[in-house]
Amino acid sequence: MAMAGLPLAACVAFFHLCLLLSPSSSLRLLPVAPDAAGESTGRNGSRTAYHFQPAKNWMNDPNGPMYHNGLYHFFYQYNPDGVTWGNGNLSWGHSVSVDLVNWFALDAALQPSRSFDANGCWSGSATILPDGSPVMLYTGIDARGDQVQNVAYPKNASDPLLVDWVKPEYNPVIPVPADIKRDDFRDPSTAWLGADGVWRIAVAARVHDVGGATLIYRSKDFLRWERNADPLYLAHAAGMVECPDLFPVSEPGVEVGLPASGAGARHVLKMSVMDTVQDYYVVGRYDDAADTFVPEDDEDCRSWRRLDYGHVYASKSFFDPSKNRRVLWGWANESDSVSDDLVRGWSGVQTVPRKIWLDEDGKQLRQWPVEEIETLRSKRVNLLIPEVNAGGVNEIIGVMGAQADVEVVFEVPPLEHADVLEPNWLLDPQSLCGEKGASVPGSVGPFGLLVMASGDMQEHTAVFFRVFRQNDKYKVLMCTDLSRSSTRDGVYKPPYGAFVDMDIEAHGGIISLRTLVDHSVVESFGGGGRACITARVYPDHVVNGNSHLYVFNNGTGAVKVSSLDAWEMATATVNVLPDGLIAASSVSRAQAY
Ligand code: DQQ
Repeated sequence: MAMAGLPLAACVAFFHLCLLLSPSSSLRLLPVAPDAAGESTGRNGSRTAYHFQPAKNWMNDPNGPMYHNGLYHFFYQYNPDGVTWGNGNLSWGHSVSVDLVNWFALDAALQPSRSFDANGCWSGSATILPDGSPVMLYTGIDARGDQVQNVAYPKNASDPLLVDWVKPEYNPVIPVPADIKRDDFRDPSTAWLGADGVWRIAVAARVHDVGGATLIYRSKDFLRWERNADPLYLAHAAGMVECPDLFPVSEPGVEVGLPASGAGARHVLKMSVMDTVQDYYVVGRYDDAADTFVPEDDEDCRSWRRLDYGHVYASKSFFDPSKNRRVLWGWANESDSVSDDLVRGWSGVQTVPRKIWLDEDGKQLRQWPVEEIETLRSKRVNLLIPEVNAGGVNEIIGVMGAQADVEVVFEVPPLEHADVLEPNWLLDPQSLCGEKGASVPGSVGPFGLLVMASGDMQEHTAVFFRVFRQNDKYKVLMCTDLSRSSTRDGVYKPPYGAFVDMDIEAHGGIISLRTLVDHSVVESFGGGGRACITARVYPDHVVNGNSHLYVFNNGTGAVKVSSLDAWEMATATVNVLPDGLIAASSVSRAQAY
C-alpha cells in the first residue's frame, strides 16, 4: 500500500495508518460488539475523552512506561476477563503512542503463563539498557502463590511496537527472601546504574512486622541479584508499601529531568502506602556508593508530601529522553460501585501524563500536564472578568463543560483580612475542606471554579482556594469538594484538600488554578502544580444535559481575575477510535483486513 514508505513526519500525522501498515505490526481494527462494549465507547457517560483507559475491562497501576525507538509505550495492570481486579489473571495491557495523547492498543504484553507467574503478572518497571533495548522487571505470583521478581525481554527489540515479550526459563530472578512473607514482596522499580557499573533496583516489602521497606538489589546482568543488608528506607509507622520509585531530579527550579543514574543529584523517593492508599514522596540525598538515602524532611513517610491529594495511587514515572523530562502517571480508581463498573464495562483511568520537576524551594515537586495535552485544545474562550465580587458566580460560556481545560489566575484581596488559621488545621487539610466547603463564606476565599455543574446547580464540583493567616505568614488551602458532585447515592463524595506550599505574599497575591475536566475526571493543579488534586465524579445530569463551568467567589473581599482561558478539549484516540472501532492486535498480518 502506498503509505508503507511514509516518512516519520507523515507517520505522526497518520499514526494509526502507519501502525496498520508497519511490516512488524499486526494491528487491526475491530468493531466493538454491542454486548462487549455496551456504554464503554459512549461519550455521554463517565468514559473519559482524553485520559488513558483501555477499551474495556479493569485497569489499575501504570507499569513500565518508556520511550523506545520513537514510540511511547504504556503498560498497565489489566484484567482481560472482566471489570474487577481479577486476582489470578492480572496481565500487562499494552498501548503505544507517538505523542502521549493518542494511544493504540496492542495485545497484552505479559500474561500469566509460566510457573513463575501462573497466578498473575503484577506491577513492575522498564529499564533501557546501554544498547538501547528495554528489559522489564515485574512481580509474578507463582504457582505456589509466592511473590517473585521476574525479567522479560522483547523478542525482537527492533520491532517498534515491541509486541512479543519473552520470559526466560531462568525466572524468577529474585525469589521471595526467607525473612519476608510470601505476599509482601513486590513491584520492582526501574534499575539504575551505580558508579561501580552495577545495576540497582528497589523492591517493596514488609519486614517482619517492623514496617514497610524499600529493599535494594544489585546485579551486573539482570539475572543474578544480591540484596543489600539494609533497606534504602524503612517506614516503621507504615504497613506494606508498594510501587517504590527512586529517581534523580535536576537542580531546584530546573525543569529538565535526569536519566536514572544521576549520581550526585538530589533524588526523590516515592512510595505507595497500602494503609492509606496514598502516594507519598520526599526529596533527599541518595549515595550510590553506600546505597543510602537521607530524606531532607521528616522520617515518617506518612507525613511526606503527596503526589496527588485526591484519588490517585500506585503512580509511576519514567525519564523521556526525547524531551529531557520526567513524566508521571497515576491510577485514578472508580469511586462509585462495582455494579456501576459492570454496567459501564470498564473500571479505572490514569491521570494525564504529567511532567514533574523540583521546585525552586528544593523540597517539593511541581507537576504539569505534558505540553502535548494542549494539542487537544480546540475552541477557546478568553474571558475578561476583571473581578468576582463577594458571592459572585460568572459562567464560562462557549465550551463543552464536560470536556475542558481551564486555566485561571486569581489575584487575592488584601491578605491582612485573611481568617486566622488554627494550628491543628494544618494537620488535616482534607477535614478543613469538609468543614469549610465552597458555600462557607470566608474573608479571602473560597474562590475558584465550579465544574461539572448542572443547569440548576443541584450538581457541581467545587475546586477552590481559601487563604488563612498564621502569625505573619499566609497559608493557601486548596480543595476539591465533591459533596455536591452527584445526586446519585452510592458514590464516594469526599472533600479533598491540600495546603499549597507557596509564599502567596511574595507572589504578589497571585495564585493560579488549572483544571482538566474529562467527564468523570476533575484533575486540578494549584499554584503552578505545587498541589494536585484528582477526583472522580459521576454527575447524573451529563447523561441528558450539558455541564456548565463557572468561576466563583464566596469570600467577602473581591477577587481579581488576571486571566481566564478555557478550551474545549477534542476527543483523543485512546484505545477506542472515534468512529466506534477499537484497535487491537491480531496474530498475523494476514488478518489485518
Ligand atoms: N497493584 C499490583 C501490585 C501492586 C498493587 C497488583 C498496587 O503489584 O502492589 O495489581 O496497586
